[in-house]
Amino acid sequence: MRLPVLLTLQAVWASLCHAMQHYPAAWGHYDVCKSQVYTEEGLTWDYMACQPEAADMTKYLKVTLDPPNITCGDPPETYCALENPYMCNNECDASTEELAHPPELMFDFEGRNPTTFWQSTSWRKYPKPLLVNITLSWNKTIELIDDIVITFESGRPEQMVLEKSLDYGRTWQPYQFYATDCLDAFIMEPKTVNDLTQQTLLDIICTEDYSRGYVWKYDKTVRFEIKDRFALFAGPRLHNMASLYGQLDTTKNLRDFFTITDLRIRLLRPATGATMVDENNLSRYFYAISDIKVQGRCKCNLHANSCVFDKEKLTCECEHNTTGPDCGRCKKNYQGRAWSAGSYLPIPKGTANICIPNNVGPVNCECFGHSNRCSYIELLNTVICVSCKHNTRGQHCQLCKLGYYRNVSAELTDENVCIDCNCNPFGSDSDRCNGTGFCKCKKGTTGAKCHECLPGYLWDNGCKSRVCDDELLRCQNGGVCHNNLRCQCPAGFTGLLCEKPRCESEAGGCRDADSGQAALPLPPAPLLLLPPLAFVLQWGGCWPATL
Ligand SMILES: *[C@@H]1O[C@H](CO)[C@@H](O)[C@H](O)[C@H]1NC(C)=O
Ligand SMILES: *[C@@H]1O[C@H](CO)[C@@H](O)[C@H](O)[C@H]1NC(C)=O
Ligand SMILES: *[C@@H]1O[C@H](CO)[C@@H](O)[C@H](O)[C@H]1NC(C)=O
Ligand SMILES: *[C@@H]1O[C@H](CO)[C@@H](O)[C@H](O)[C@H]1NC(C)=O
Ligand SMILES: *[C@@H]1O[C@H](CO)[C@@H](O)[C@H](O)[C@H]1NC(C)=O
Ligand SMILES: *[C@@H]1O[C@H](CO)[C@@H](O)[C@H](O)[C@H]1NC(C)=O
Ligand SMILES: *[C@@H]1O[C@H](CO)[C@@H](O)[C@H](O)[C@H]1NC(C)=O
Ligand SMILES: [Ca+2]
Repeated sequence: MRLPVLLTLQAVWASLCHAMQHYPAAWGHYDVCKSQVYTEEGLTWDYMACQPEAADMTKYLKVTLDPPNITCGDPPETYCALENPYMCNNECDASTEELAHPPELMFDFEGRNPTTFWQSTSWRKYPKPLLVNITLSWNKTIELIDDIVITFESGRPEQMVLEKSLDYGRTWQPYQFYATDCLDAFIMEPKTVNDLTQQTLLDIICTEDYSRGYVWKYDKTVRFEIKDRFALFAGPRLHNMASLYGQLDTTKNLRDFFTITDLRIRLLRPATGATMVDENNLSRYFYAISDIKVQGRCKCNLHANSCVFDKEKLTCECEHNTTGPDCGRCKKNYQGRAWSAGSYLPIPKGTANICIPNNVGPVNCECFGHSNRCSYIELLNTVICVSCKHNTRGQHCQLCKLGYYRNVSAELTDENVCIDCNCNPFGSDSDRCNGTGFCKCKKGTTGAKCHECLPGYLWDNGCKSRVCDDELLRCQNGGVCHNNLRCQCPAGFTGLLCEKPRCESEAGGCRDADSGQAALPLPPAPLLLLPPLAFVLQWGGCWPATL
């Protein structure tokens, strides 16, 4: 019987948190994604990103080789010694444990002597390429947190591609190309991780750093550099992880870049150590891998702090009333609002985005029947009504929308509890009214809805004071008072009371002005200066005399 392996370890906080900021030494009670700490202010909760501990992910993978029979030893064969390519009496025999090199030996405990390794058949079919795909599958999304390191016991391949999948092996994208000659092998400029910047972090590069030479003992590793990429945001010794986490929270592409469900190592050409392949002794050429390191953690969308391996499967132990292998959904009955991932930055800078109950019908919502949708506001720890109907508003739809007032004799649950203010658009200052439906009137206007005029004012799309009359405000120069609002001026005069002669100086200027032509020497002024001019032209004034 296999016991579930719990990936939660308290010890991790120390190392994890150390990277982010200084924490008090004394630890108190521990809870989900938070722990009680003693500070100067006493006992307080200290929040941390809700994610499982990082672990050696090679313990939880399934390895597949393509072609399936590419492992050496069936039938048994001899190959040249790893240390000395001229000693060709080593044996690979799948049926003898000591002489077998099965794929599992890429993931066993390393550090003993001699090393244990997987080995391919040798390049017997040269010049047909010796192609091998090694696929590592987790059947679970995981987030990488450290370099992928592949240790070759043969020479490092002269050409290989590291690929990744985010959809359980349905589609694949290259992660990095490796070659002794990038241009020749992949038509790519050779680059190194040091050439990358924050802007080009997601670029896929070809590197020659891990392919050069046919060195047996040293430089046996091929890397995919995760930490150097982290450092572009978190600084040289990853001292500013908060900056990286901030980026991860806001940039999906960046998150996805470090997320995988599968990895594939495509071996395209073995080490030859020379430009020429010795066709007479092809048992010198093969692939041998002693170790593959993949450090990461289950991706639980920041909704779990542990991940269990049970029945050959990794599963997040979801909190926050989320569910699914990656905590990617809200639990049934907890869909009060759309699911969303938590944040790498802990509370209070980030937010847990917990799922809230959805049995928040009219009763729980407390919206007086004007809405059956609520939203939980984490920051305020309160539920508010969404989309209040019937012209209501407010946390519980208990207020009237602006432009409406409360019918005090109606129940708060009445559909007609809010009455349109109905303010006259010309007579009132705004469309709002006070609690008894009185609008705020413009000068000269009166009535609850501002639709009537005070004495001395006349209604003309609102109440206008008298402009002219036949007593004190006479129209001049023969003008005729029209409805007390407007003097009808004879040709040649203008102004409110026809007091201004049209065109005191040049009659020609007037004609031009009338025709709307700017025949006058206009200053090359910016457009902003033109409205006064337009005003003058419109009102038949004389440019420039009226200015
Ligand atoms: C692997 O199997 C295929 C077909 O089953 C065969 O053609 C090929 O020769 C085999 N390769 C090795 C190395 O045994
Ligand atoms: C491979 O080279 C070694 C050493 O030079 C030699 O002993 C061996 O016979 C060669 N094998 C073949 C198949 O030519
Ligand atoms: C390896 O994977 C590639 C695609 O990623 C595929 O084209 C190829 O057929 C696979 N098998 C071998 C042996 O290369
Ligand atoms: C992957 O996991 C799912 C459950 O999440 C399971 O149904 C499926 O059989 C698994 N696939 C493999 C290949 O293990
Ligand atoms: C999830 O729902 C249960 C049951 O209502 C509740 O007790 C628990 O506090 C919720 N968890 C969170 C993190 O809100
Ligand atoms: C206010 O509500 C009462 C009771 O529903 C109703 O009789 C009355 O007509 C309403 N008043 C207005 C102005 O709508
Ligand atoms: C609304 O305004 C009217 C007129 O100014 C006033 O008589 C009335 O008392 C006001 N009502 C409220 C609730 O303020
Ligand atoms: Ca090994």
